Amino acid sequence: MKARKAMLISLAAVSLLFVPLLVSTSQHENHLALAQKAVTGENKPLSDTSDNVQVDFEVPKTIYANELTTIKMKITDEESGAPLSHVDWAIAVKDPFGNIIYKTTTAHSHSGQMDINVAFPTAGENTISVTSSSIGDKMMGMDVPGMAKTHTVLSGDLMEGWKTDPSNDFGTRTYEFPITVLSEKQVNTIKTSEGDMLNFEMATTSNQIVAGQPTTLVFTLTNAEDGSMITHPDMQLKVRVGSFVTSKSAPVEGMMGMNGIYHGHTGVMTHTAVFPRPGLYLLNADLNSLPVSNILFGQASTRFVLQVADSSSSASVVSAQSAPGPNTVNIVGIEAPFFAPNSINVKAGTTLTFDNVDGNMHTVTSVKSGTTEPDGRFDSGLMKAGDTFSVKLDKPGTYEYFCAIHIGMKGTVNVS
Ligand SMILES: [Cu+2]
Repeated sequence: MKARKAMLISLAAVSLLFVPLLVSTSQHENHLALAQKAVTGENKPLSDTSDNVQVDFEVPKTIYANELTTIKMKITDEESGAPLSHVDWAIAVKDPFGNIIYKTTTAHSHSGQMDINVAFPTAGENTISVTSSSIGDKMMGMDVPGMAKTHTVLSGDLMEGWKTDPSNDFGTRTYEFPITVLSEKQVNTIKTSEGDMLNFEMATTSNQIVAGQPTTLVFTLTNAEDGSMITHPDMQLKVRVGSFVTSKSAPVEGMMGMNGIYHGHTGVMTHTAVFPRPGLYLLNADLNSLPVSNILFGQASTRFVLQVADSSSSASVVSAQSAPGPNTVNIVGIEAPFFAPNSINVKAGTTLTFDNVDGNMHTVTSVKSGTTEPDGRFDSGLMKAGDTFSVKLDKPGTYEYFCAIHIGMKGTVNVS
């Protein structure tokens, strides 16, 4: 982010830079084509269902990069709408380049509801992958008490419901949800002709504006005093570099006579354009209020500088995931790969350590090949977050193991 900020040169310096450009030829007007599909950059509630298990996902409409964002999740029985009790969750967030930029340790919800707070570093389409896992009849070969199992809480009573509600051992499901993240916003505080103070915010739907690729600019006009939206503002927008000018052909929406060419009923206005070549663009916005606006602010003008990158220099974020030490297997949770590395080769006589780097309890229990039946060769017992378990493996062979709580978590040790 540092590099990007550094490129947003102060307005004064850029004004100087633009003078020679603006007086050059004017024969290439309107080279910024309007993209066919307008992108609003807004998120809607999402849900996904498999075999009657439903995960609902509630995200803020507008998410800006590097701002702490609360995401609410709910897991219910689709048919009845009843919440599911005692569900384990793991959450991984991938940036637009597919790098994992955030990963929760496994968490546990008692009432089928989870909140996470995450700051997305990169604008664009991020993906949140949610893995949920039920607690069934058996844990570590022992019967799970009724109140600790996953139930469909039809009774509406979490504490007493387990006696009457059906248990719901749905196994493990993974759901993927796309999340649109806008770039970090730039804010200009402007004084209007009526003396009102407004905040004019600009963000883009991708991490950076790339030449030749459609980009949506999202503008939000708010009252600087209390942050509330200015309704029904009009905007005349000009984006230009040298003689290239956009916005002349933007469509006029609705029937109402307008001062500008962009109209925001709620204070949000978008403009999708393809920037033809890399460089600095100057964005000039002339704002007007209408008689129906909640604040009759008169007129105001403001400018932003846009940095458009070359298509060949798109940056990508490299994820930093800690690698386990030698002869160590990290227990990473209910989402594949459950153990890292999931398959490990060691020499006979090696002491292998399992490190529970997850936030939930797990076990490392050896099983008969291809089954979930413990064979007694090793068993860690219950491992809390941060616990380690070591085992010396003298005999060559293949050792399969699983987690006796989350029976889908399987790994292999090859001893040679
Ligand atoms: Cu486990």
